[in-house]
Amino acid sequence: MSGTHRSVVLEIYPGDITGLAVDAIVNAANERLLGGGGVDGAIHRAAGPELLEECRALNGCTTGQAKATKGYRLPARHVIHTVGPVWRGGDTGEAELLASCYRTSLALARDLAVRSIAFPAISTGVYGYPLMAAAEVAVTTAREELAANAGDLEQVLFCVFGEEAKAAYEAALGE
Ligand code: AR6
Repeated sequence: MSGTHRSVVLEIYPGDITGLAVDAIVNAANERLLGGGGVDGAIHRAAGPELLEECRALNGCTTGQAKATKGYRLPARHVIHTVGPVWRGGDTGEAELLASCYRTSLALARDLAVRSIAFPAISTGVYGYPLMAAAEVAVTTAREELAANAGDLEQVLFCVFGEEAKAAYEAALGE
């Protein structure tokens, strides 16, 4: 790579992240990395039991960090598992931890030479992070990180479930 600036496309994708044929999808996991509900459950169901097997060997993941596995039966080649913060009102470092999820996931994507990646709205389901604030963190952090070092990335999709999430990301992207 020449190091010259290439612009990365940031887009909203409404629908199920498990069907996306991108190089990597991000999972909103928990610290045990052994599956769960929400998008985590959907990803494990679609990927098949080999995903859980590989996850067991990872020994969990700290909040704000990320670890990668293969995608198995998913159309995506890689799954990047990150652990978002539980929303506790906003004064316990939630924004910084959520930003760290996006930064560490994008850094892993760079290491894996990923060209396209899709993120769910991390922490905005069971973990209770308000959608507008979470979308703002997602978009701002992704833009900063990609401006600093995009690697091979060409496309970042924000996968949204439902109208409220779609509106929040449209606002954050300035659409
Ligand atoms: N595709 C895209 N987005 C989805 C999908 C899907 N198939 N399913 C749900 N969402 P959540 P969290 C959206 O609860 O808040 C799990 O049990 C959903 O509408 O999946 O980070 C883990 O194991 C919401 O906007 O993740 C953890 O224990 C977003 O994905 C815990 O939940 C995130 O909702 C993590 O909680």
